[in-house]
Amino acid sequence: MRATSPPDEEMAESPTAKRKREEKDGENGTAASQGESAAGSFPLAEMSVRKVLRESARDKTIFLHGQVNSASGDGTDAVVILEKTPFQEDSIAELLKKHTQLQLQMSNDIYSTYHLYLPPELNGIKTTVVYPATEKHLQKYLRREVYLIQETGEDYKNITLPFIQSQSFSIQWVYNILEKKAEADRIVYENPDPADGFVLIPDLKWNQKQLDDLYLIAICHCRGIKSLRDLTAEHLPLLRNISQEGKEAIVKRFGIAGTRLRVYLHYQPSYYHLHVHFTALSYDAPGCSVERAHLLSDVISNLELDSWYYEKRPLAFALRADEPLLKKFQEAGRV
Ligand code: DD3
Repeated sequence: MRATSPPDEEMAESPTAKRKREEKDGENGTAASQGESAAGSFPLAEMSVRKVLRESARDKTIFLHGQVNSASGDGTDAVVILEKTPFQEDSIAELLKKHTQLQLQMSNDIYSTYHLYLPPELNGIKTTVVYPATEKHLQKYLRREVYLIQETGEDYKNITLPFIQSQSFSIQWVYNILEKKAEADRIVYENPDPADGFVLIPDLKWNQKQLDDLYLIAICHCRGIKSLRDLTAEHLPLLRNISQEGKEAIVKRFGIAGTRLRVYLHYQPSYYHLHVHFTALSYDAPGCSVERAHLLSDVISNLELDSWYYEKRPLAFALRADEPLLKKFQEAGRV
């Protein structure tokens, strides 16, 4: 019995069953899940690597700045993220049976190491493409020193809010999800209420092939709630819906109980449309550190105690050395 088995096989489809079904169904990725962009046909072979933005031996990831030469000759920037994926417990038997070669590297007493070669279908690499990428995307993935900021309520009004408003962050992809123009076939759950409803969908960081790194996001239907700072007691029904219905939907689809989930908001978020992260508690998800993650249950409790809690409270967060917001805090003499 797999530890990750859903409690009710009739209601829940395991990631393996899903993968097998998708293999049978043929191409994964319908027009709906690709939206209107041409990302489905990214010319990886024609891309030249300009720079390695970041890499991690521990995470088995590499972030590349690439350039694709257009017909006119000027290169278009791309960010390509390559990541070796976690093992799928239930494909291990297949992996052992179907390996093409077991090449001995060293042997000593009862100890030996090998390089195991696998057929392509068992050897995939998760690939995330941002194309065309802007300078902001390139900067986002460059490894830089980070600094902790203590943002008071006043700082938010005087520094952070004007900065957010001056930026033209495109969140078209968020609206595409809410309007079913992209990823519609990936929606796990929806509460369609315009004020208190949301869409629950696997985050792009999760390939859904194993539950170990489960990662979903709840995106609220209501537009204009930028972040934690905007939340008041008025939003409690929305937040309670996200907490309760989100957990229910995840146990139903993936068999992971609410007590095995970390449900939280980011401050600062990477996009200013309210969303909540659902990650497996056993997974050390990127962005779940104390200087960024605020548990949804704490957020709800704090708003129950004081409707203006997040307007007033100093909030700490880290900023990369190159981020324009850090410069704004420096100019204001706040760091
Ligand atoms: C993003 C934060 C944003 C680069 C990258 C990711 N989940 C998304 C588009 C579609 C998505 C997400 C921005 C962008 Cl790699 C720049 O994330 C997304 N779809 N987090 C889902 N399901």
